[in-house]
Amino acid sequence: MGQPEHRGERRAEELPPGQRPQRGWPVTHYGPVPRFRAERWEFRVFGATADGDKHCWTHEEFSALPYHTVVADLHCVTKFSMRDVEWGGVPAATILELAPPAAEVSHVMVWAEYGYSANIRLSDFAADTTLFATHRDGELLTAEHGFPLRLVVPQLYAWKGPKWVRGVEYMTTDRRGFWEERGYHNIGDPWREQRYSYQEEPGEGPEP
Ligand SMILES: Nc1nc2c(c(=O)[nH]1)N[C@H]1C(S)=C(S)[C@@H](COP(=O)(O)O)O[C@H]1N2
Ligand SMILES: [Mo]
Repeated sequence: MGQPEHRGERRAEELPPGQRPQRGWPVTHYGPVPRFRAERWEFRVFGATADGDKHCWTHEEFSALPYHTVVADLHCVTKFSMRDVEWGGVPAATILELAPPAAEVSHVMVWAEYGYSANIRLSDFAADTTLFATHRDGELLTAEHGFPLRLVVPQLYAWKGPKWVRGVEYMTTDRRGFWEERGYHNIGDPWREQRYSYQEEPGEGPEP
């Protein structure tokens, strides 16, 4: 562990269907960039935890968690992909160990500043390439790219990775997040080109 390595759904030099490579690092998000104040920041895990309690980390505590790197491609649903991005931070698996979910948890809602949210299946959240990133290429994230913390889920479209993330809600039933309520696919697998909610097959979305 700790070594950069290529993992996840990489298929040689291929990109997912409909994606084209992007140079540089554009900034893509809805709404303003939040200002970070360390003394007001905390990372919260809540909802259906195994012990029924809420788990909170201050910025200092979160920064002391074990640091790992993941090299992965980022796929924006607007059809650009960035290849071989090196992210550094805390694996989602570490959070699942430190704040275990109840046995019935099937999905998580990842919450960010200003109420942005993304729902993710527990299996995607628990994948060993899912990372709460603090760094890119060994440098702290900049404000517009999500400082102090963003989620990276390489096997899903990038809207499933909130920038400025503040917490995780463990859920025993599925519920749509911010973009999923606005016409984007509930699961968002780029290899299956799951872009829009009208493409959802029975069972891929929450019960109505
Ligand atoms: N909080 C928040 N996170 C977000 C978004 C957003 O609108 N708000 N947009 C997502 C989308 S659609 C993409 S493509 C990536 C872009 O990350 P970047 O600006 O660092 O390239 O952030 C994701 N995370
Ligand atoms: Mo995106």
